[in-house]
Order: sequence, then structure tokens, then C-alpha cells
Amino acid sequence: MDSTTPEALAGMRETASPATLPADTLKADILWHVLYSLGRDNERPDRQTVFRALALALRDRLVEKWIASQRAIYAKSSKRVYYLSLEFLPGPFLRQNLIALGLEKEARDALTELGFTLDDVAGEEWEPGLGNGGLGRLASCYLDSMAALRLPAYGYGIRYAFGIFHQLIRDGQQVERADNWLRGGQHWEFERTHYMHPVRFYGSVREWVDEQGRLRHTLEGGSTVMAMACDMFIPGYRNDYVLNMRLWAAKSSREFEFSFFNTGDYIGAVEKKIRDENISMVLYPNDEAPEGKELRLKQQFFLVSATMQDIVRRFRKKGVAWDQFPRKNVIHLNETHPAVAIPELMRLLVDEELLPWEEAWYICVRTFAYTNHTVLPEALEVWPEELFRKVLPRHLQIIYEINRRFLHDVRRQFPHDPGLLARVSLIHEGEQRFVRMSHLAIVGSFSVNGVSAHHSNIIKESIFNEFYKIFPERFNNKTNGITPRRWLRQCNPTLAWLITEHIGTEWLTDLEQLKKLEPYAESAGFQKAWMEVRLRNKQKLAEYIHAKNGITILPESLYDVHVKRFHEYKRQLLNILHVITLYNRIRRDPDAGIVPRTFIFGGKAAPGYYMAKHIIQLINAVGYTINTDPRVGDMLKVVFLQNYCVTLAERIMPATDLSEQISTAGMEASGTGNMKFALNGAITIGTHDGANIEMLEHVGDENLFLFGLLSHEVEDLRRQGYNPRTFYETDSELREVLDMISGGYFSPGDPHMFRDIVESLLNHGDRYMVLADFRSYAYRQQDAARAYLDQPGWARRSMLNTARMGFFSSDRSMGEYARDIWGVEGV
Ligand code: GL4
Repeated sequence: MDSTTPEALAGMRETASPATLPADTLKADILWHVLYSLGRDNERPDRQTVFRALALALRDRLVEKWIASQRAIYAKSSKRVYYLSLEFLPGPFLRQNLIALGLEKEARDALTELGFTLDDVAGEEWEPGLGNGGLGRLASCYLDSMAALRLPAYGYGIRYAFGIFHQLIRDGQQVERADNWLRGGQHWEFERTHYMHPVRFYGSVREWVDEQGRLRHTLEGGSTVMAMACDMFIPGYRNDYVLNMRLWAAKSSREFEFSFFNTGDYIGAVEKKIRDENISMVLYPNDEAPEGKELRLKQQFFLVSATMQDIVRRFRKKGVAWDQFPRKNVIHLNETHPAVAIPELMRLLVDEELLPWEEAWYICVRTFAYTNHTVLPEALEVWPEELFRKVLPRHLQIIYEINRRFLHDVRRQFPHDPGLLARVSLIHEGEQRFVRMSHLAIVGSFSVNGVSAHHSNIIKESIFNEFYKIFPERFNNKTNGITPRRWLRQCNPTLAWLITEHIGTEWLTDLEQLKKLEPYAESAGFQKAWMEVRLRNKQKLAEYIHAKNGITILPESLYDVHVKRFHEYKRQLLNILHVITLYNRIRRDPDAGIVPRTFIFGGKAAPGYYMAKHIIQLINAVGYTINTDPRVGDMLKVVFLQNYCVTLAERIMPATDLSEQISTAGMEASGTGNMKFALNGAITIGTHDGANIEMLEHVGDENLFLFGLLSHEVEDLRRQGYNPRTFYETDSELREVLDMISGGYFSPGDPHMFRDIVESLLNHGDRYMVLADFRSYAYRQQDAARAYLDQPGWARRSMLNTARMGFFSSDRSMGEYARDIWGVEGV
């Protein structure tokens, strides 16, 4: 029998299950890689070397399964899903891969024999920070679930040489350092140095008429950069199925180099090479506020052009007609960042394949699906028309033609609303003209989804309401989810074990099984075991905090945690105002009976976002004052953990009591941190926003502390004329807090330091309604503290949170995308 047939491979898969590999195979593989792949003496390898060798040994196993999975997709001629994202935030791979491959114990044993622990070796991994926050992390949870569901899918992104910056806190302020994540070598990926696609920018469009009398468009001149594929493997949980995340790295094109070299301009050639390779050099560190730089547009097209070439190449192998394209491919746009794929597919079909426009468009709008992730006006992506024309002249023409035809249809459908055309146009007209990427994405896709029920309603009712009227059938909701493999099994092994002991392992692939924990919520014995696990997790975090920040915290105190990107709408400021309120109560009366609390903050601010950085500084200043005030003692501690990232999130989630999800209602599209905390048994204090609302429906309102204005109340208040000063004037506790900040209580050396913050609240309209929500937040915080005093009650709430989070598995989300949007099934 031919051993390369899919059947034979499937057979091999069954017999060569890696879980049956003995530990000494892994150990031998590690030593082999130490010597032959890394070129080190394998008698006494150091920890870093062992980590890399172990990664290589696992990559060996992953690549076999990947090849087999690819063959299976090919053999079934499945429709393929292409998930395009400018960001992926996979987190460290080692433990995740061991869990998926079922090799944890084997690895532990092998490492023990080599004189290491898995914890030590795993600590050597530097995570690829190829995303800013929630959007990129969601893409990675989704890849994990696509693999778990055996979907015929591919992730496509950019292999930035520098990911999100490394954050340091110096003198209470954020300092950014370059994240050179590749410096330790590339043990998880395969660089396909032989495998490149040309990507062309700039140039000008020549119009001409061919022999058949057709008007043709050819791009002339311009410059070409090569896209080199780098593949990273994403294994499905114990199912022998492996997907790849293909990340493109920019390489200078050979032809150019040689022509320069031939004319003797050696340095010129090298400079050109450096300029070209800059395209994939760095991730833009802005979350929800596009930078609008030429290089960023080039990154977007770089991803799109290379990916489309890959897709078309695979499609061509099938040898079927172009009209079959949407039956064989679906291209998912993670936000509008890769939306230039729409005009790029049109260009391929019309300019290169010579399809009539109507036919090409018919194919296009049956191929693309778009997820919107934000309603913040400043986050909606637009490009100055001039810049677009310079970088992608042909694509701009195509966008104009799409727009002309679209507006023509709209005019026919809504003849009595002339203003409508300007509002839905793909081009914003004004002093300066802009291409509106969200409009392009909606017009060019058959599906437009939001990421929580609440957010999807906002999309339909407000920001994209007019598109909803034009294309009602396109709009749908897919509530976000998180992978239970990383966000419970891996990050909280002891809790995972306790759960498994009681309900078995099925929850790992069917999270709704956690419901089976509910009957235990009343059991005193189980409550005790549950709280012991949690306390141990909290002790570990206390040790970490002590080591990193030199602050001693009480593991028994209430851990009140706010970790996420710093953005005014996420309202870390509201949190710190409450912290100061508690501080004042203690100062007034040290015996006030305040529940001992540890406030933990973490998160990065965009380097150019002044107010966000300022709030980080305020938190650190308040922390310093409180932590060093002898009157406070153990009652209150404030900790800022630097460089929040996936690795750090994995430490924090299992040790949190109270999860802060307090965005201004209507502004957080979904949130996914909220889900990670609750899955690990934290109780949420949050607003009626994003997925919090669905979490409330699932866990019940006794098990979650909601507060604050509703979205429509926020809007009404804004319309009526919101005056934050009334809250300042009528709430004496709040007034005291704000006066302390503006009066320099937390910045004695520079009393004016934090004035801008108070100004933004009192004199610049308090856009995020911090003051309007302050009192209801403070009340709800009191409820939380009271609830914490009743430890059995807290244990019950904590367990019910975990037990009722099944819905928020990314397996459920991906299942819905596969069924309702993509029309694909597991291989
Ligand atoms: C975000 C949203 O802000 C966040 O609420 C959501 O959970 C996430 C994934 O859908 O997407 N949108 C952008 S932009 N960044 C995000 O994190």
C-alpha cells in the first residue's frame, strides 16, 4: 500500500498516537536536537537550549500531523476557510502543544531525567506578541477551536519582527522597549525560504484596449517586495489534527538587488533591501485607534496580496471554473484591516482572469465575510484618498467602481432620501476625502457580524443602521468565546483537575459539561476544596508580586483585578477613584471594617495616548501613597504589574476574586477577559456592556455585580446635556477624591501633575461618564465586599460562575461561524 495516501496516513495516525510514545523517545529527541539542530554539547545542555530542543521535538510531531491534515482536506475537496487578521496573539506554545498532543507527562519525565522541571523550561519561552489585545487574542482562540473542530481552515497574518512593545514601569510611568521575540530562534515555525509571492505597490495604471476591444488595466512601474511564508502549527486538542497559521515576512526582491548590484550601487541595493523588509518589521501598537500611516496600509496590502496568491494557487489546483470559487472558499475579514482583499479579488478576476465585472462581483460578495469588533468612532478605519491612490492606484479605481454601482442601486431602492448616498458612500467627501473601510467591508461581504448580542444590536440600530436597511440579511451576531484548553486546563491545572475528578474530561471539548458542577455548589466539602485551590493560586500570585514589585500582599485579601489595554472607555480611572475612596474611609476611621483588598492593575497604553499613560502614572502614584501609609497596613494594597501579556494573564486569571469589566455602556464590543476570569471562578463587577450582559443571563444576577447606566441612558444623558460637575458638587466623597488628585496629594513633588485628569472629568465633558457611574459603582463594590465576608457564599458564587460559562467557549463560537456563515464542516 502506498504509504502516502490519506488512508494510509490516517492508519498511521491511529497506530502512531503520540500519547503512546515512551518518555525516553522524547528525551532522546531532545538530546538529538540539542546536538544536531542547535549545535550544542548535549552532555550538559542549559535550560534555554533544552527548551528549544523540546520545542523542535514537538514541531517534528506537529508537522507530521499537519501534513496528514492537509491531505485529508485535499482529499475531501473541502471548502476552505481563510481567516485573515493583522493580529494574532497566540501566547506561549509549549504547554499548549504538550496538552494538545497529550505529551505533558512524557515531557515532565524526560525533563526530570535531564535535571529540569517543566515549569523552569516553560519559563524560557518568549511569547510572540503579534497583537495588541482582545482582537488578536480572539483570533488565536479561534484558531485553537478551528483545530479542535477539525475545520478546513487557515490563519493568515504577518510575522512582525517586533511585536507589541515590552512595557516597563519606571518611576511610575510606562516606558516602551522593543520586543525582539525572534532573538531566541524560531523553534516553532518553518520558514519557507523557497516559497515567496511578489507583492506590488505604487506605480500607475495604464488603460488600453485589447484585440477583442476590451478595456484593460495594467499596473506599470511601482515596486515589488517578496512575501515569504512562515508556518506555525496549531494542533487540535488530542485529535491528531493540525492547522497552520501562515505568517508573511517581507523579503527584498532578488531582481531588484541584482540590477542594483550590476550597476555597482552596492549600498543602494542594501538600503533598498532594508526599506523593503521594513514592511513586516513592527506591529502598530494602537488598539482601537488606527495610525493612518503609509507603512500600515502597505502591511495590510502585503498580507492581502500574498494570501490571495496562496488562495488562488490552491483553487487553481482543483481545475474548476471561477464561478465555483465561493463554493470552495470563504475569506473571513477580522475587522476591516484586511478589507483591501475585496478590491484585490476584483482586480484578480477582472484584470487578470478577464471576467466581466458583474460576474466578478457576484463571486466576491459570496466569498467575503466581515466581523466588526468596535463601534468607537475613532477606531473606524479610514484612509486618505491621496495616500490610497499613491500606494494602491488600481485598487482605488476599483473601489470607485464598486461605489458607483452600489450608490446607483441605493438610489433606486431609496429614491426619496438623497442624503443617504453621502452617508453610505465608500468615500467620505469633505475638505479631504477618505476611503471608509467599514463601508467597503459591508458592501463586499455576504455576512457582517458583531461580537456580542448587545454589540450586534448596536451595529444594526445605530452605527450601520442604514446598511442594515439596505442589506438586512447580511447582519448577524456571533458572541465571542475563549478556548478552555488554554484558559482553564493550562492556566489553572489544579482547578481543572478538581473539576475533572468530579465530572470527567468531556468539558475540555464540550464546555457546557461544566453544568454538571452545579449540584456541588451546595456541598461544603467541595466548596472547601474549591477555595483551597483558589487560595493556593492566590498565594502563587502573591509570591510573583513580591518578587516583581517588592510588595507583600495577603493571599486572604480580596483580589480585585483590572487587566486589559488602557483606554479611557475601559475606565481604569473609575476604579482608582474608588480605591482612593476606600483609602479615605480608612484614613477617617481605621476601624471602619473595610474588607482587606488587593487591587491589581495591568495593561499597556498606546505609546502616543497621553491620557491613558497619565492614568497609568496616577495608579502608580496612588499605589505608592497607599502602600507606604502605615495607617493602611494590610487593609489596602495597590499593585501595578508591568507588561501585561498572555503569559501574565495566565498567572492572573486563576488567582482573581473580583473581575473589573467596567467600560462605559455601549463602548466595549464584547470583551473576552471577562470570560476568562469567570471561567476560573472570579466574580464580575461590571457594566451593562458587551458580553457582560450575556454573562449575566448565564450565571444569574446573584452571581455577578452589575451597575451603572445602560447604553441608551448614556446616550440620553449625552443628548440632554451631561454635566459632570453636578456629581462633583453633590457627592462629597467623590469631591474629596478629585480634590486630592488635583491638589497634588499623590504627587507632592509636583502638585499639578494630575490636573489634566481631573480637568478631563470636570471641564472637558467627561466623555466616558466616569462621574455619572461613580456612586453606583461604589455601592456595588460595597455589595461585593459584603459578599466576600461570607466565604461559603462566595465559594458558591465562584463555582456557579465556572459551571455556567459553557456558552462562552470559542468552540461554540466557531461552531456557529462554521454552520451559519462559512458553511463548512469538520474534516
Ligand atoms: C476589540 C474589542 O474592543 C473587544 O471588546 C472585543 O472583545 C475584541 C474581540 O472581538 O475586539 N475590538 C478591537 S479593535 N480591539 C478589541 O480588543
